[in-house]
Amino acid sequence: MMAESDAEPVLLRQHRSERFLATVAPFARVVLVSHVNPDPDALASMLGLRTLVELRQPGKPVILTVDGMIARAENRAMVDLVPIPLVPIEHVVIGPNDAVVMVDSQPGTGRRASEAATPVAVLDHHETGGKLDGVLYRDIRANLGATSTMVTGYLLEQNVGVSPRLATSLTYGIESEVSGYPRESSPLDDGALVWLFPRADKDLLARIKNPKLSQDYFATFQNALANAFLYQDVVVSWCGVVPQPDIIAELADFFIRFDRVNWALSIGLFENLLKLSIRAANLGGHSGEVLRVVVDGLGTAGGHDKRAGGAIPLADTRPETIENTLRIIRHRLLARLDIDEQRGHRLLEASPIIQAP
Ligand SMILES: [Mn+2]
Repeated sequence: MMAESDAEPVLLRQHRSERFLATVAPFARVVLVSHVNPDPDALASMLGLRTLVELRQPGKPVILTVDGMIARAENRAMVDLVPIPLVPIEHVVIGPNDAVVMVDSQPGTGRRASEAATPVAVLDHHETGGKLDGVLYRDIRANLGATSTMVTGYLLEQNVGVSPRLATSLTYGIESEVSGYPRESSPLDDGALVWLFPRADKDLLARIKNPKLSQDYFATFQNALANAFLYQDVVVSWCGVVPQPDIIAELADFFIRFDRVNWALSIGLFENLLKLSIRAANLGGHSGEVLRVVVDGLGTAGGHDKRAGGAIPLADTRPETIENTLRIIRHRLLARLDIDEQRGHRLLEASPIIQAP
């Protein structure tokens, strides 16, 4: 038992989950928000927090919101099959009785369409920080692979049983974040996976991971391969107009596996946004900071050590506007990585149709 004279403040002795619940307790409703085009980690985190609040503060409505779209086929499968009820953020009127809780993102990082309401609580694991003034409860742990790991910890602390569907969501939320090599994860992520996996619906998990893909998915890969340029150990690929914004990240994941590169940058146009995704092959790349330098004054960026994303809003989408912006991006990236821009060449030659023998 702790002595009365113990100098540690009472608040620090409490579980994080207790402080989180105390933060939202005075409010009539909880509105969960995340970054634009939420990923499995964001979706699972919202689902887990809803379960936690519903159990510990019964009768309190909890709304899960979507900013932007559910873009990637795996994410759509997750939302449809779990299922995850989402309300478009623009349909939610946020008032003084609402506790806005932000997961997997931080305020003022340009990762949201609108930031009208300051969240009372923020749970995030991104390396690039945001504006946290006025945020009452902060759980920011950049050493963790996933926000879902934090939420799993809260559920464990509160002794909340998880349904197979919630366990599946949290498993995929963590797995989808820590699947690259070298892994950006911690023992806490692995511990959460060990606890969640026996509780997950493995068939549901397999269905989420293997969705059918539409023709434009393959067409975008063809564009990206045909418009990929190699500058020493950097591959820069221009994907053109993309059917959904998350495919840029998939392409960056694809190109970073090339055995001659240490950096991959993919760029595509979605609506009036140039979307960028960068990958570093090795730890210590500080991708988020590199991409922030690249888009400085043009747009926003942020992320992790090996992976980051960004967006540049364009005034118009005329070819010369796009070409100018691409030139600036390429120039800044190569300057930042100390690479001679003149030494670039096409990754692949144009491929003719191969005649049958
Ligand atoms: Mn995340």
